[in-house]
Amino acid sequence: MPDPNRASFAARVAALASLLLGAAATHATADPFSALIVADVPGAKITSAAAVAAAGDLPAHCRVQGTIPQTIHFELRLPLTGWNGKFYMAGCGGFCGSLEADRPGVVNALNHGLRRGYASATSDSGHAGTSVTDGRWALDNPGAEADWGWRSVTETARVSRDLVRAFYQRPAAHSYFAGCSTGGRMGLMSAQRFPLDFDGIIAGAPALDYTGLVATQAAWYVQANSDAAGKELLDRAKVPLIARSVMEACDADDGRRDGLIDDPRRCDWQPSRLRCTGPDGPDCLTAREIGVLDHWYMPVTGGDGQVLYPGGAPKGSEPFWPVWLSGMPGSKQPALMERFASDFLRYMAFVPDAGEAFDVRHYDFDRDPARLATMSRIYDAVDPDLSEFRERGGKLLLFHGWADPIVTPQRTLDYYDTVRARMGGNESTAQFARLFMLPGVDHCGLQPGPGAKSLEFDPLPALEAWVESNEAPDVLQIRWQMNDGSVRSRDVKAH
Ligand SMILES: [Ca+2]
Ligand SMILES: [Ca+2]
Repeated sequence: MPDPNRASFAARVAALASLLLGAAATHATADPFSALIVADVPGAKITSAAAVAAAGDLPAHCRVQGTIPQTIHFELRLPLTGWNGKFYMAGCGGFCGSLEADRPGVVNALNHGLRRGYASATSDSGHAGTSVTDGRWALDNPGAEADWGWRSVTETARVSRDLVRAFYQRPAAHSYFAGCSTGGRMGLMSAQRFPLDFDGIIAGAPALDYTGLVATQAAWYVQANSDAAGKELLDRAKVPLIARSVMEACDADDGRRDGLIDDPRRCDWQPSRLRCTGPDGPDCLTAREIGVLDHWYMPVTGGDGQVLYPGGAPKGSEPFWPVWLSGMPGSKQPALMERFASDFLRYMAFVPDAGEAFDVRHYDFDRDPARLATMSRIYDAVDPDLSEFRERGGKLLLFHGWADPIVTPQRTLDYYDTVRARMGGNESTAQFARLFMLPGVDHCGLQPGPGAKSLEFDPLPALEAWVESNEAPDVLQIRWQMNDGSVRSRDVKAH
């Protein structure tokens, strides 16, 4: 039996679409959209719909906003001209918490799809926060934690696809998801648990082992840099000195002295090289500062020597530390790493919640990792079994910056190894899932790096060719616009 609600929803949206698509989009009035506002999308409520005129490189589109129970706010933009017949969904970063539909650039950006003619959606992941490091929403709120952890992407995709089908009178020919950081984790969650949702997934710098990263590694970073009174040990102003020393020592390891370290695991620079021979000064490191760096560059280990989180900060990531890891010189604000860890440990990591009295400096590496098990099942996208995603013809494009100091890259390499082992070996895995390790690239490429004013990296065209023409990507290009007007580029082969 056809669902009468669905039929009437589809009929109303279709009537609206014919009005809109038949008329000049820029002349559409608000009235036709009221049909969409009252339409009952199964399992969602449309709260607004409006025509938006073409502007810049964005086509005229119908902007639909709605909510999915309990409080997932989503936005879907339906091109009124030049729809490419496909659907695109963008992820979000950190703890998300706002509907960032006009985010610029290509990272977690809805308009990156719209610009290419996609019907494009994103969501706030199910809660409102004052910033991407605000975790207070998660206090005693397991429903919102499930939405952020795994539910918001599949629900937003489902509702969006219903709207797309009704609006254009045909389903999207292909569906894509693209996200970085938490958005990368969302992409892997989709491939692992909801493998039918997307034909192609971009998972950048995926925070896939979220509990290991934001509880255990982050607490390790913070505690290594704190004295008994909680005061920072590393002089923030010395980070550029460390960055220069590492680059001088290891830049040429890959055969090119170009400011990029191709594989930081081969860099043997040790913090003790900068040890002060006399009193402390701006050009050397004290014994305590060397101790901080020794901990930051190593894997997190428990009292029995067991590795609790792999990798550590990659050599070459130092230019990006002030924002993420060490804090900005001259500021008393903690770095983002500590702000993420504080709210995660207070409101998101444990059942029951630890609450606001919990200090990241009290995280116990022997006892607390085991207490993450419950929320690990909600947040962590670590399952290497991608059989269903492969069988439905899905393609997964992973990338990670080799100079990412916050979502450190080793965990992604380890995950990809487990996928290769589970999915029949390297060659078999490369048929549907490829990883690109990007030299010199910060977390999601958000900071372009020393001497550069911008960085361009867009794997979407390569993923489209893979999904739609079965042309697997062997090489992806990164381009930097340098401050001196020159262009630096790197072709990166699949790992
Ligand atoms: Ca909670
Ligand atoms: Ca180099």
